[in-house]
Amino acid sequence: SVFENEVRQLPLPTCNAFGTAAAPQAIAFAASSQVLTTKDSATVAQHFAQSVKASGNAVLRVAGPASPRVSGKRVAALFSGGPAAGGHNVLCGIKKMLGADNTLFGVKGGPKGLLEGKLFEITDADVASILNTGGFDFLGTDRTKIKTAEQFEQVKQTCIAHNLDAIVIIGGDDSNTNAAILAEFLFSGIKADGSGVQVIGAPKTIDGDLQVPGLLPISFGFDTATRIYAELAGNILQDTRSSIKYWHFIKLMGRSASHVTLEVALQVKPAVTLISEEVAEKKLSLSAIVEQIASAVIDRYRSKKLKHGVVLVPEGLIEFIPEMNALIAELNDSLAHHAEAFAALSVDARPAFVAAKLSAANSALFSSLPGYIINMLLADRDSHGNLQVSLIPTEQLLSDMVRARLQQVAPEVPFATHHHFFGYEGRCGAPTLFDAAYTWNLGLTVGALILDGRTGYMASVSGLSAGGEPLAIPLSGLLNIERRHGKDEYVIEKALVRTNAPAMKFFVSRREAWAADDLFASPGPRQLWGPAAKQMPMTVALNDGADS
Ligand code: FBP
Repeated sequence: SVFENEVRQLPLPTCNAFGTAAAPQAIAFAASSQVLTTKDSATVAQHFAQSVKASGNAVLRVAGPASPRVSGKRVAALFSGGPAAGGHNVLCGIKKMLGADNTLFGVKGGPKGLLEGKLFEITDADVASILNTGGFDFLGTDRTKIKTAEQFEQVKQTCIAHNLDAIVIIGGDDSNTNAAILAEFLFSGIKADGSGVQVIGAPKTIDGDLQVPGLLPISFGFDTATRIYAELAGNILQDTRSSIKYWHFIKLMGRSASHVTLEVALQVKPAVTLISEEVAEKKLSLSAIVEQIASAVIDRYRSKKLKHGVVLVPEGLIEFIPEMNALIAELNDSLAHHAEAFAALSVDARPAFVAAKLSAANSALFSSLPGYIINMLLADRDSHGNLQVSLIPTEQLLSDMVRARLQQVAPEVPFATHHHFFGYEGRCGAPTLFDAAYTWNLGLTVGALILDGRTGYMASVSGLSAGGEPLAIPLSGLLNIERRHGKDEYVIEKALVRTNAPAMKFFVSRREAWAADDLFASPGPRQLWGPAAKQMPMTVALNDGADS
């Protein structure tokens, strides 16, 4: 189409370190004095001994142009987890950096494809056809977690069969944790000469929860997704003011952290926005949240006769409400311990079975929830052990509870509602200029790290407002120990919204005014040309200066 042709010709700014966009040059990296630690670094150092010994958990920064040119490397790249706009450009950047004297393979179908050895060579023609396009469809993706000894052996066999020198995992926090584990496993003794296979990660997820202050401003896909959601929410806000009769409850994707919701709120300025991290910090109960929304509904009606508004609800809210969090934690342990007995029961018998296993307080809360929430709390966890929060209709739960509360305290206030979940519609749109350029540079950085012989790092580009600086974050320096599936596992902790960060403070200073009147913005569709195209995510713009 005309759009696709135009999009392929988007100018992609390239970090100065790489030289020109047409002929980016390889760069050499050097360990900086910045060493990363977590509360579990001592244990990590024992279990990731080779990686930690090699990297010292120091951040790598650009040392200068690489010389001599490295050739003959065979590199396989895969997508892992949910799609995010810009993934194809990561591949394009890697291919460009590797050039014709190295080989890039695509792995079909995510980590599972790696186990099954589903590799094919990515050509220049492929790159020309996927540049600046959304989606992960070129390779496909999945959520297989590589964890058993048999799976590690399968990866090893794929490396040997295809004579690989490096694997690139383009994924979120869980996938980059897997990259850290693989990097250690493949560190040495894989090939006939005793050498290993490099593993490099690239930070993907629309959730925006893969961030490292000062080092990784945001994961790719966040900007595109939030602009799509902001366009849709803006359209709804415009409708509320036109039809003046509905309250819309909009749940926004983002499994755990509320970055997506905060960004959309800053872009559209709705009447009510819930931020999960604030709910947890203030230890708000479900009924306190309902009270907060009900008050806004009542105040808008009583002071300005407004019968409409928009409430933004982060997807992960339910896990941040302290009493729900305690319930979910006990449920996770209980479901893990009684998995067989639970699976043998009919769906109807499961709630009573589970309620009987819970503590008195959790059992009472569990039994008080509507059936549509209980069913989702009991649904299968994903392969990383996460509750599938995108399936839980929190927006419906809140509006049902607000209605009940209004009937008690302000029955005269009109309250007609609609519910939405904006999630999947934001993950695969054509990347914004920000995501297109960011991922292109991430791809160049990944390629340069591989040519520089590095392993166990996640590529990043920081200093975005100053043209971008490629760097590498040691994955072992990000690892923590967390309880999952009822046992301790290594994880890269999700970066949550910091309630004292500049973006959050900006939001807090304005939200009361947004609640009191219609002060919304409707930003419209994302722009690929013109001044609006150059706007980076507002949360990144507000926070990044403070972080770097
Ligand atoms: P990733 O962290 O893998 O990028 O996934 C993000 C996400 O879009 C979450 O926001 C959402 O909870 C989840 O994927 C939905 O997963 P699925 O595609 O398996 O339904």
